[in-house]
Amino acid sequence: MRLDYVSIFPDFFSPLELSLPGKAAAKGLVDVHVHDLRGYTHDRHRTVDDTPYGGGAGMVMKPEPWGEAFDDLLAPTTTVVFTTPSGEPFDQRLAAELATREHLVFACGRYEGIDQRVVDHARERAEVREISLGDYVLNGGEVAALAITEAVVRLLPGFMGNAESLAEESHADGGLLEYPVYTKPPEWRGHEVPAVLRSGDHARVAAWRHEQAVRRTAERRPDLLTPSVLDDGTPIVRAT
Ligand code: 6GU
Repeated sequence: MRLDYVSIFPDFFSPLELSLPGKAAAKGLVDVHVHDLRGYTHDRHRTVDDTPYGGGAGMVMKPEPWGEAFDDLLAPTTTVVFTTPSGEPFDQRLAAELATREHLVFACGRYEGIDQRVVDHARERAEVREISLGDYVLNGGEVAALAITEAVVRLLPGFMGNAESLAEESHADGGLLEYPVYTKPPEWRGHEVPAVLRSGDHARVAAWRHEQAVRRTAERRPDLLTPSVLDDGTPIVRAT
């Protein structure tokens, strides 16, 4: 998989170039390239933003530098990821979908956003996904692009040694959070490992873990336990 990042803060991504989520680059699973958006400007001040049409606070990223970056980077087999708080929510299903792509270009916006025509233009030349990490606002999309990268790259065939830990972890399937885990010593600072885990009874261990996963999910993420569609397929829309 080839990964390109376009940002006015390319230094955010230098750890990736050195050692992508540890080992993927070393294994040759990914090929990482970072691009400074200002490298696609031509004025003395390397301007990437301007005031918004229609007025309002803040600045908007100009289309021209993005267009030149896309001229260099986009092919019909590319998926462009715009990181934005107004995008579709990122989750494990979307990570798995992106893991099937051969080329991801992360377009990281700053300020109040990117001129909408940049997104519309990219859609004419490649697949485009506008993605949000969740319902909170980051100053820019760089950290979001790193988080998405880490979630995607660890799903690439050959990245993980142990396929079981992929299947068992939170959100992977069944939609339950992961059960609590323990290792040695059996007693530590007055806290004991639950006896069932040391019983050697695999059926009891499995039952205990499932019950813990359900309890945790009910406490922390009741939304994951509630059906989100009616039996006839009608979406349940909750007021917030
Ligand atoms: Cl992807 N970008 C920004 N700027 N803020 C966010 C986000 C993305 N996801 C959540 N908040």
